[in-house]
Amino acid sequence: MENTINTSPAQTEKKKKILSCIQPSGIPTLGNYLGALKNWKLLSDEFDSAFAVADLHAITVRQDPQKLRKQIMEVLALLLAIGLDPDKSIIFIQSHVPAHSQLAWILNCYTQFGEMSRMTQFKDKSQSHADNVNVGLFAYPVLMAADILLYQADLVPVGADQKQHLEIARDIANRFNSIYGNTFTVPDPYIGKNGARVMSLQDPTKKMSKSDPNPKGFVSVFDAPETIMKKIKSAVTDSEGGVYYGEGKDGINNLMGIYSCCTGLSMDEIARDFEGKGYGDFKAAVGEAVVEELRPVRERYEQLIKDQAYLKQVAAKGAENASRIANRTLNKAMKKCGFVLP
Ligand code: AQP
Repeated sequence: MENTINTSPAQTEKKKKILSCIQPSGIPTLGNYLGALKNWKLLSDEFDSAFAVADLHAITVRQDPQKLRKQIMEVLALLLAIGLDPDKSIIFIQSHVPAHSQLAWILNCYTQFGEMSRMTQFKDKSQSHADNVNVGLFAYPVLMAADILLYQADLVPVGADQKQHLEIARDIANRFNSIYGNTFTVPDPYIGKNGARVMSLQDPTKKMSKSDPNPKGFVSVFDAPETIMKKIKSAVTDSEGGVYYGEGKDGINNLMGIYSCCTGLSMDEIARDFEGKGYGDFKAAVGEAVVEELRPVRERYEQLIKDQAYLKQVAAKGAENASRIANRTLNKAMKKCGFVLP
């Protein structure tokens, strides 16, 4: 089937607005999928939605330019592969809308050094990238605030790991509004019930991340079924042996969470189904559930990534529609600050 695109604007006026972004900093993981992407498709049916490939965020850690270019298009294709419809949602590449960088600069001047210093992701990333603790890494949440506030988003679907950044976006919006009068919608987080935090398969006390240097720690959404089975089978668990949710069982808790997201079963139902069975049986079931969960996404992705002309068309239409909304908010904020608009 040939990919086609409708060229009329995607948004209607009345529904609540949501915006969410994903960084093209690697191949997205099962964590990104269960914690965020899977919800996005459902939310796009209900809300006026915008989804961005957050390429400006990705350069807060050093990227290989050739790889980054490829990953940006891969993540764009993934957004379509999960079922997002460019005729219904605005799907765009962040750097194609300059208003993001412009508003981020303005918001930097309304954000305190102290509040940014408390961000746990900055603390974590400055440890794991100790040779490149750049100002962009520090100011990342301000750019994220600009992303959200430009679209006057009511809700932001995020994994639990991003909750702190969303709180900063709310604080910045409230601060700006209290100085200049109502300018930005103050956004609420939308955190899905399941899959809010998928942990590394090799260190289940750390979240699963696409930039983890150890590929055994994450399942990528494009991994082949055999690779998925192998990674889940080698997931770190404990020596105790029972499949139930409990303290000190981070590895099993994580696998149960993943299995629950893929099958819809509750923790109690999973524990009952695997009573008397060993971790080997459980891991095989989790692996199969993950393979089936990701299969349609991977198959659709494989078709889409071949159609670069279509992907570019989607990005161009997305940038045009996103810019229209973003520029309106940017101009409003600039006027309030006292800038002379061109
Ligand atoms: N492990 C996770 N569990 C649940 N949700 C997750 N998300 C990320 N990791 C998990 C959610 O995925 C969305 C997109 O994330 P992102 O790519 O914008 O940024 P991130 O949180 O920094 O993701 P990664 O995979 O950890 O990337 P790197 O390794 O580059 O830092 C977000 O909604 C996020 O909450």
